[in-house]
Amino acid sequence: MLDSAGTRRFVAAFTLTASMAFLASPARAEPPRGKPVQPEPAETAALQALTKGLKGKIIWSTSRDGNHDIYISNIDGSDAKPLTKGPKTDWFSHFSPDGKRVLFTRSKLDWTIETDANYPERWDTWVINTDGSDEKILIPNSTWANWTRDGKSILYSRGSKVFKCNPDGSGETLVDDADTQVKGALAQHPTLSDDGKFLALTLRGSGRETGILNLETHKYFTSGGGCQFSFFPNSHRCIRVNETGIGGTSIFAFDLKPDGTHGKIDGGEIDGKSIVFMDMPGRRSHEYFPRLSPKGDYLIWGITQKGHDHDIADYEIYLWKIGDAPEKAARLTYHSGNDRWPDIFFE
Ligand SMILES: [Ca+2]
Ligand SMILES: [Ca+2]
Repeated sequence: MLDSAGTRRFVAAFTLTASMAFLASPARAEPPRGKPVQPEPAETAALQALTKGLKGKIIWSTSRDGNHDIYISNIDGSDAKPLTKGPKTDWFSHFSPDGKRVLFTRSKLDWTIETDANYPERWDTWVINTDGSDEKILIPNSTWANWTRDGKSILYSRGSKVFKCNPDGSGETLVDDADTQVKGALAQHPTLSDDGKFLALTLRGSGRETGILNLETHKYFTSGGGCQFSFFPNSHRCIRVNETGIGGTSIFAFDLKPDGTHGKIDGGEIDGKSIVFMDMPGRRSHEYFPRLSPKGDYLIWGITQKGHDHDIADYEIYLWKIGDAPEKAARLTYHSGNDRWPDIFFE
């Protein structure tokens, strides 16, 4: 039993701890450190078959050092090491088109959950060279930042608004306010097509849907549910996650009409033709974080066997040569910590 002074100390300590915990994380467990796991022989064979001769790097966000840092490795997952370090939450990393720099999102406080991406004041966009040098803040109070494919601009969100700026952070201009499309909506994961005509959006807040804004006509076309909407290099084909399929999710791919709209999606089909692009057979099939390679010939993404939380569940990173049988996709990470939001660069 505590005496009254002890009780006061306990209450004071508890109150301080609780208030710090509230600041750092609204009632969520911290991400798991996890531990390395051994590949199955079949996984090693698939990995070697797929990645033999491929030269380049992958990056992703992992919790394996007790917090989320950006890791970099060879394409086959070898020589994995931290590119960023520290107590903040680093995630959503992307290579510049020349492969020399990495853009990423960093929390202002320590461990911060991914759903807090709806609060831009809790994050900044940073940049670092792939050799680990010259790490610096680039865009304060921003989330979901990524390069446009030509590397001449960076696209990012602040709540409902989508902005564009120069690669050095200067010249900020408003691209869209998602509140115009759906009142009270927040703009997540904005992506610009290579021709600059279409903006793909995942809406959250009061709107929970994906859609494409035609920036020439200013017409908005909803694509239904799902999330993480982006384009193939040709601007007229896109992918997004859908909340259907084995393990509760799959990745759709479908063509766009010249005005940025598409046919009606009906049970994983458009006009009777399947648009299911990736839905891994077997127990590990909860797909998220799809990212196309710069030429649109490979898909890199994350999958869990169980669990959904983007920043806690045991996602592993996979790579697939588009057009191969899904079974030929290879697992690149072997670690029970959280591994999310990968990107790939080919030399
Ligand atoms: Ca699936
Ligand atoms: Ca993992």
